[in-house]
Amino acid sequence: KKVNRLLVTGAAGTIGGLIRDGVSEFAEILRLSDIADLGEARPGEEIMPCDLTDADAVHKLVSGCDAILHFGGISTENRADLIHKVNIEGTYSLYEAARKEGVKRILFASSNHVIGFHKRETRLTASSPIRPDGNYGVSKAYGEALARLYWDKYGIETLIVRIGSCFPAPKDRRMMATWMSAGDMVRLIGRMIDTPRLGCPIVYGVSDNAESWWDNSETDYLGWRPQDSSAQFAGLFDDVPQEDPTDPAVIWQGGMFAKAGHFDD
Ligand code: NAI
Ligand code: 15L
Repeated sequence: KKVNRLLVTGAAGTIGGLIRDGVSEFAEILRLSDIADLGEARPGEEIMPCDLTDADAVHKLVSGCDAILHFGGISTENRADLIHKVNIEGTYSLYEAARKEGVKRILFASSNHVIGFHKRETRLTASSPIRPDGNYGVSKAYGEALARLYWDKYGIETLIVRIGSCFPAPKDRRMMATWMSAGDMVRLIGRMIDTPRLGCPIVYGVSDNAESWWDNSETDYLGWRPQDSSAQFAGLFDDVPQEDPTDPAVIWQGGMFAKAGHFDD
């Protein structure tokens, strides 16, 4: 199935770059947006720079779109004031624009840092309590709550994806458990576009890795089954010292995000 115009925010970022080709098959026109350079528009693309902190610009950006993949924002821990402006106010502007313009389906790029203060031996589901591990995780919890409000009150459906680590390859031992391939992300977006009834599910964005802390059985109805696995990177960290089990970055699912002190000091 194809939508007419699909908006991708944060399109110049890591995930934006990884999915740019793959998601083009889901839309007649891909509207790519970022504050960073996106290069030349390829066939079927339109480039529309926009700062998410500018509510009027966000409204214009959303106008004329049929669905949105919201990847834009600050993607790691940072000062609370910056995170609030971009991730909280920016996401609010986007949902308000969607409500006013009648956009009915959104992907919200949430993060495992919403639940980063659970221990690794705890298996989480979509119903597990949130335990954000910093300013960044709190901003993603806000986005999840906002998505839920706009579903319950306005019937706007959101696929909430608590992304693990979506990169070309895992960068450390922890990411052997949290890694998500670009292909699995594109296939998940395909299910978001195709499924007749989406609702507002929370899905852990993770490939079929041998070690895993997250259980997506509550959202089986989406029909998304990850096909890749970090097993293809077996041995990648053999030269790196074993993890210290008493290290907070090893105890908590959020890793270094949970271990780090208060960012604003
Ligand atoms: P990234 O940092 O590479 O990309 C984010 C993009 O948002 C950047 O291109 C940046 O220029 C843009 N952006 C930042 N501030 C902006 C503003 N004021 N206005 C407009 N655009 C702005 O991050 P990445 O890795 O591609 O992640 C994409 C999304 O997925 C983010 O929301 C991130 O929080 C989330 N996520 C990513 C994970 C990963 O493993 N890559 C894991 C969990 C969540
Ligand atoms: C995230 O939320 C970040 O956006 C990404 O840069 C990674 O650090 C990822 O989580 C992770 O937990 O590995």
